[in-house]
Amino acid sequence: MPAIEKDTLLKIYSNMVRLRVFDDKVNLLVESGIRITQHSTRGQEATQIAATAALEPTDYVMPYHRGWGWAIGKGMDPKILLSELMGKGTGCCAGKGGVHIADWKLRIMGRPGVQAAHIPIAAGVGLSIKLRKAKDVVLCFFGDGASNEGNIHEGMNLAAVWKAPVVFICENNLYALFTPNIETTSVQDIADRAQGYGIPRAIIDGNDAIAGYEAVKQAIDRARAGLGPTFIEAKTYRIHGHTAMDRFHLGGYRPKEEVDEWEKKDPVKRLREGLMEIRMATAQELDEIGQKAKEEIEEAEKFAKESPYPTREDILRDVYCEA
Ligand SMILES: Cc1ncc(C[n+]2csc(CCOP(=O)(O)OP(=O)(O)O)c2C)c(N)n1
Ligand SMILES: [Mg+2]
Repeated sequence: MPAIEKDTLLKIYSNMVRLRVFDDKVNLLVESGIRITQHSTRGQEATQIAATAALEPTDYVMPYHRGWGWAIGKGMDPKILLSELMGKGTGCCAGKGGVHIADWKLRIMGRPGVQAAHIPIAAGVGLSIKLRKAKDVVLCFFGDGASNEGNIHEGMNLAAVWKAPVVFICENNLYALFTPNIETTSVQDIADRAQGYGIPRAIIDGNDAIAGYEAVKQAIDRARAGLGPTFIEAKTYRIHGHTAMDRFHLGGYRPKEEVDEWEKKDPVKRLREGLMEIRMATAQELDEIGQKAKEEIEEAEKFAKESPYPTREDILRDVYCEA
């Protein structure tokens, strides 16, 4: 029996399902000819959703390109998220960010386009929290490919030196674009590198939402107590391709058997079965969550499609911020 409140577990399950139906909808929209750059979260719902469930609303998220679990988990309305992805004026960046989601109100610091460029920024957010003597933390997400970039070294070193309240979460899905990480990464466990910065590390099953929540919560508590950063490596797998352009690409850079094996470890199904097994929810209750998520995404699609594009005047709005 996990030491997590029932409400939290059900919220995690619900957000994982909402994320799955969001992803499915984006697939359909892309197939219908709507231009959205989709880095599908399918197969990676557990870590992003469980990690953000352990945050307070005032905490920060430094996201990355893989999926949108960090946005939905942090409380972004799918209407607003989908509108932004479709470049509509009702999106969180008034349609000017597109896939580069940011939302200051939700403290989502902006999804970067350059791999690992956000790692030193996360350290900076952590430093700012410390200087302001606030009690917030920042979750910083990135992939296994990004973990080989130079920015990682600088960002993690500074975060450790400053004892910044940052939790680094590396979602190791075994591939960066079409390259398996065994060809590019010098260690089997990326988390081992944290030792070189004096940062404690944890390795988790990235398809196990409960384990993800517990590990991230512990790291958050540590950061909030002023003890500095933690590095968490979540071992996982992306079921779909890198983007919609390589929707599956089976038999190309990865064997079908490998994908099939990982599909059996589906994190959504796993949590569903786990919740029923510990009698935390009935099949009917969980089906209702699924039904609600479907209704929500239909409304989001209608809202986004009916929303106007930004106007010419909007282009120069929000370019500078008040000092
Ligand atoms: C500095 C830099 N190099 C290359 C790219 C192109 N690129 C975008 S995503 C990606 C793969 C990233 O792999 P990983 O970090 O493992 O994340 P995943 O896509 O597997 O979730 C690459 C190479 C980029 N955006 N920035
Ligand atoms: Mg990867």
